[in-house]
Amino acid sequence: MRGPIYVITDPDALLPVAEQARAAARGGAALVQLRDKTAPDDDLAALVRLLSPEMAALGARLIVNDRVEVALATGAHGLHIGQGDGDALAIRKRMPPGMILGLSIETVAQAGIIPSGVDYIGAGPVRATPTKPDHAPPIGFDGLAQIVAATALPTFAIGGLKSGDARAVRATGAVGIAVVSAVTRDADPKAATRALLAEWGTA
Ligand code: TZP
Ligand code: MG
Repeated sequence: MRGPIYVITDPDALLPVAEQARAAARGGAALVQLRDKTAPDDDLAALVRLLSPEMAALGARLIVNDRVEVALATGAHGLHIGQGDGDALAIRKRMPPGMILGLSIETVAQAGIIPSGVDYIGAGPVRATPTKPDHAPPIGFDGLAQIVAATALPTFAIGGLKSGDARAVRATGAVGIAVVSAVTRDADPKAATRALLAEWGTA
């Protein structure tokens, strides 16, 4: 899985979601996730159809959060699911070859029983974050390192991460860093993405 920067959009942030996605991809994000808990499926599907070719042209992949049917119907580059979003193996069987499947992992125990067919994991939250009010207990960088050690899958760290964290994340063996607010709440999301990428390169 290509890292290191994975940007997740936020419908409540400053710019429209499409602009967040474009800024992230132009700033060098390898993965851009559309995450919207309330948008109707049709609206999300329209956004995926609009953005997928744009993301591909910019060298990024567009991942849909949660909505299995939207991701499958639109031919999105990938789908990201959480622990409560269904049977990963059954979902994988419905996906075309080459489509990316990501899974959220919140504990070391979960890391030990990842279904086959998952391409990468998002591990966290590393820190508590207001972006996901119902998040699991924070795992810290030690917990992140334990999860990385428990799975051979590429691991993106998530949760409360921002500039200044690249070194600590890299030290765990994670392949990258996934952020919402550090990019989408920045006045210049493209520059914020670029800065995270540059920091990773020198960490
Ligand atoms: N999953 C675990 S923490 C989180 C998600 C989607 C939110 C991360 O947001 P932020 O703003 O980067 O802390
Ligand atoms: Mg989910």
